[in-house]
Order: sequence, then structure tokens, then C-alpha cells
Amino acid sequence: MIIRFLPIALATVLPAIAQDAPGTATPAKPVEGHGHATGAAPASGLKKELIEGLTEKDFIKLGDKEKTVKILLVATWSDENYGMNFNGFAKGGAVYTIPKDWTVEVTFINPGPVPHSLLVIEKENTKKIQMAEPYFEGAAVPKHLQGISYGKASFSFSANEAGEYAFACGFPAHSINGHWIGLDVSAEAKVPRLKVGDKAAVEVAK
Ligand SMILES: [Cu+2]
Repeated sequence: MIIRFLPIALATVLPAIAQDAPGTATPAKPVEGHGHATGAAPASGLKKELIEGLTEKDFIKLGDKEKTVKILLVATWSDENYGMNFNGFAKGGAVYTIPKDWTVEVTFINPGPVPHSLLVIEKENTKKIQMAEPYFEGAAVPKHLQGISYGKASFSFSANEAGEYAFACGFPAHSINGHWIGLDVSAEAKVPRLKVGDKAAVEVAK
């Protein structure tokens, strides 16, 4: 008995069942979740001389007097959150902790063309469309609702009440879109500290 072996190239008869997978096309829209693009373009149009020489070490320092801390907050430090950040962080991604009853000397810089500002509000108020007034006396740059472009301003305040606050931008709709970082005033803390992202908090000492 002879078996005739007839090889068949099966591959040639397999139907083309694979359909075009949806979603392979280039997305037409950017990722949602922000909802308020201001057109901030940190990479361009910055007045570099306003931030020349500044490093992360300048973000928190002990002041010259006892129980005084110097804080530097730069809007549009990076592209994070469309430039609506302080020192590169938004949405509470960085948190300053200040011992209660210390004096906080704040320098605010906005090197870019999109107006930003800075004031201290209660943390829960970051979610409100209507910007609250500064929680501590004097804890705001001038004209905090109008904001400042290409500029610098400073203020100081006494952190005389423990609680959870925020350094927030007072320009309309910025805070609710994430332009704020945390400020805890603590009755337990002995020295100021700064926590950024998932890193451990760093204390400032002489
Ligand atoms: Cu802002």
C-alpha cells in the first residue's frame, strides 16, 4: 500500500481574520484631566535672568533671625502642569512643614509671560473657584488675583496657627487646576522641612 503524501501549504489558505485594532491611530487629543490649558510654555519665553543661578537649595533656607525661614517659590519652574507649578510641583506634590510661630519670609518669582501669583490659603480652599483671602495676615503678593508676569515679589507672615494650608496661585482658576503646593504649620515640628514628591522630607539646619 502506497501512501501518497500531499503537502499542503496551509498558511496560504488561512483567512485574514485579524481586523485592524482600534486605537492604533494617533490620538487627536491630549490627555484629559487638567481641563484648563493656559498656553503656558515654560520652555520658551522665560526671562532667564530672573531665575539665573537659583537651585533647589534656595527653595528653603533658615533665615537670619531666630525662628525664621526663607522660602523661594518659582512659578513655571518646569513644564509640569502646563507651567502651573511652584518649584516644579503642582497639586500638593511638594509640602513645606513650618514649626508653629515661626516667621516665613517668602520670595515669589514668575519668569514667564503667563500671570501667576502666590498666597497662603487653607488647603481645602484650593478646590474652590472663588479664590479665598490670604489666611495669615500679609501672606500674599500684591494684586494676587491679577498675578504677575516676568516679575518678583516678596512677603512675610507669622505662621501662628497650626493646620494644613497651601501656597496657591491666586490667578483665576489656577489653584483649582493644581497650581498649589502644601504648607503644614506644625506644633510638633522643631525645624522647617520640605518634602518633594515621594522623597523623604529634608530638614533645614544651620
Ligand atoms: Cu498660576
